[in-house]
Amino acid sequence: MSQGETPRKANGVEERAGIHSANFHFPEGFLWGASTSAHQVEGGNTLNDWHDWEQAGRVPEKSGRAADHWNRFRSDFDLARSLGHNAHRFSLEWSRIEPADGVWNPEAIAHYREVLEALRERGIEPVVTLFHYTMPRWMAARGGWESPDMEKRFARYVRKVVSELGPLARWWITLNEPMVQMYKGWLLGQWPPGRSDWGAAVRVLRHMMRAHVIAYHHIHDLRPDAMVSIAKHALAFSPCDPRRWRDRLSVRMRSYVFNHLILDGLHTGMLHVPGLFWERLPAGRTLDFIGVNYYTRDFVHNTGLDLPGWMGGSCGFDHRLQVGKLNDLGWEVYPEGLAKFLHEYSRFKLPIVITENGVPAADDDDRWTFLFMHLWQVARAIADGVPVVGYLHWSLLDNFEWADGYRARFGLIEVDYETMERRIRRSALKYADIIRRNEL
Ligand code: IFM
Repeated sequence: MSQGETPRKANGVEERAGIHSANFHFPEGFLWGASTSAHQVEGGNTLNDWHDWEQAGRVPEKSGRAADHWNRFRSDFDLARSLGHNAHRFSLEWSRIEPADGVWNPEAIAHYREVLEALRERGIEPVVTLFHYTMPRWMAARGGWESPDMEKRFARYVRKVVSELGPLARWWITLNEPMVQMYKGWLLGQWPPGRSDWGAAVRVLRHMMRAHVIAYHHIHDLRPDAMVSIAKHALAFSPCDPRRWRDRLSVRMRSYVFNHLILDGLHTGMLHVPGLFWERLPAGRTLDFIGVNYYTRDFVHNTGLDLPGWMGGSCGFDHRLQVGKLNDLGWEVYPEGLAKFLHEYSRFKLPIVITENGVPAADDDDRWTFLFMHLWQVARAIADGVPVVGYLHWSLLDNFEWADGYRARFGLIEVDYETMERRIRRSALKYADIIRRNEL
């Protein structure tokens, strides 16, 4: 913190605005930890649509054993604990819990109970994701998110899981990054079900939002003090050519649709896709906190005067305006974007948890720089009064990065995929030091 600044109160903690050096104190009880998802780390997930997609050769690598976390979760949580983590986000694999329509697998439920107990025994607060991209094969065959049945089926699964596991978890994420899933699965066709159909995409989004709302009420019914949200992927946008008004307008439209439409809808109980439709969702406000996944920025240009054209296209990361270094997957490192979203989402007047933020980096120094720069932005936002209550780094372990396979190394902990040995990275130790001091 620089000298001569005036201390002030934010979140009940004395802090200073404009951070320039050390000693920013995070609020007491701040949730510190990391995130994973079932299909990316567990291994042996063979009952979902992603498995089938991999077997059909639609992506270069198969998830296979992943990080074998299904068998090693206890020792992985020991490592997390040794790094000072007091929170951990993971997802339940629906296809293991309900391998066929209406058929429950008690062993899978017992497994996830053990996972939750293992976290609790180590003093780690669980944040449970109910749906992280993967669809049970039987539901995918019925149309998955395109099917009007999906709401009912998802609600039944949620009710079952929360009645079994609810006492062990207070923090729940219904859906991970619905907009990303819709975009990659139903517009770009890069992920299952590999479609490219605007009408279907809009239906999918509608079903996802309705499914969240219904799930929200089931969770609260079974666990009234639950904290429920979605994990919203926030992607910063800038115009390819800032002098071109059409590019600027496309940035505004894309940003509204990608970053705000879902949260606004769930906050107000209204689903509004400008020019397409307007609908009252089943019931009121259904967010108890805002879950934010943040990674990067994209440059956008207008590509036509129809709806897809106004939504714009990406002009890539070689643009002259790009300010940050590119990571191993070619995404720009742009920490300012995180602060921007934290400020924008503070309009909901709800606690904010950063449910993912991380970098694919074979060079661990790049991970540390990324982590520090993003935590700096979090600290600045808190100092400005934004109610951020947690930061969960993506990811605890190296894992299966969907269509990018295993080359993207996101882990605080390195995984040797031959031997399944774990090695704590130096960035994880430095992060542990911040956690221990609760200060930057
Ligand atoms: O690995 C993914 C995760 O499944 C969802 N959020 C983004 C991460 C990095 O791409």
